[in-house]
Amino acid sequence: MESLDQLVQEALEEFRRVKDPDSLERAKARYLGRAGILTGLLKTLGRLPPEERPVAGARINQAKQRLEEALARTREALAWRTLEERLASEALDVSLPGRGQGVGGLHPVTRTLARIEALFASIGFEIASGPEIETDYYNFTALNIPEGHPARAMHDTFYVEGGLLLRTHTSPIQIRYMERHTPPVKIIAPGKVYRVDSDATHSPMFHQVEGLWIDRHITFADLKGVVADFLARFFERDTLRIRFRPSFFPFTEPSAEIDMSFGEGWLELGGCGMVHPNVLKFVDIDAERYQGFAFGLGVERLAMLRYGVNDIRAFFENDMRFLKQFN
Ligand code: 2NM
Repeated sequence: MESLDQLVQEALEEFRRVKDPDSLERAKARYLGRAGILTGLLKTLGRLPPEERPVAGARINQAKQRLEEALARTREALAWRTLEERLASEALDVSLPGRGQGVGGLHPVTRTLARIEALFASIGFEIASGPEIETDYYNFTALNIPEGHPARAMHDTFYVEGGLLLRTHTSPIQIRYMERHTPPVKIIAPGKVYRVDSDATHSPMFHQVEGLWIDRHITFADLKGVVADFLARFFERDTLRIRFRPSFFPFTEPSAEIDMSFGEGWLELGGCGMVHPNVLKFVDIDAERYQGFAFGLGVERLAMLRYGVNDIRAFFENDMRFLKQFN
């Protein structure tokens, strides 16, 4: 019975030293298990004189109970420690700054289109659009491009199934618009166009903006004024010179190329002319009462000149080092 107190102290000490749940359960087995020391003591009670048994039994049970209580406390303490260690190792510093999100930007061609549209809108032009997959009629016939004309040759036009084609210019937009509206017509038709052609200055897909102004008294002088005003505002250069060089298109008569110069030499920007009476007939506009001008400009061409890009393919490679420079 004297060694019982010592045994309890020893056990409590051992429980205190334990660092993990497994060792605690092993220590418990050593004292309180089926083959444990205290259990063994209880079994020896029968060897005591009968009058001593109740007191000894009660003391052993008391010791057992103290150990059970210490065990429960230690289990709880270990569980807390485990939880605290986990919380410490998984801690997030919510005060750290974020990684930062790059801000996107508009593609240079999109920006150029927006600028062109804003400039023409400011002088009263509507923005029209239409399908990129077209019929032979809207892309060629209604534009006074007869069968057998070189512009219809296979090497210029992408043909698709069902006798359709990818529009080679945005003029079909203007034909469709004139079919549905009576003059005055004052529109620009920006959009994607497609031609079988690819090198540093030609992309198989590129963007065009065409303009059209039909009314009772529209002249070539109006055409020159509108185009010159647009280019001066688009490039913001007072040294800019432009010239109209006689040319030929099936859909205009007379026709001209639009050239521009910042200093040395001339650059071709597009074409223009007075809408051919045959085109007006196709859309049921009386060519005796109405006349008008049309022009076509390459959007990438304008963007290359404005931003100093010398290879049209740079616009379609999606190299972030190139695109980031326009933000
Ligand atoms: C150009 C050059 C000259 C043009 C003509 C028409 C329409 F539909 F009115 F007939 N739209 N665009 C035209 C005229 C386009 O691009 C170089």
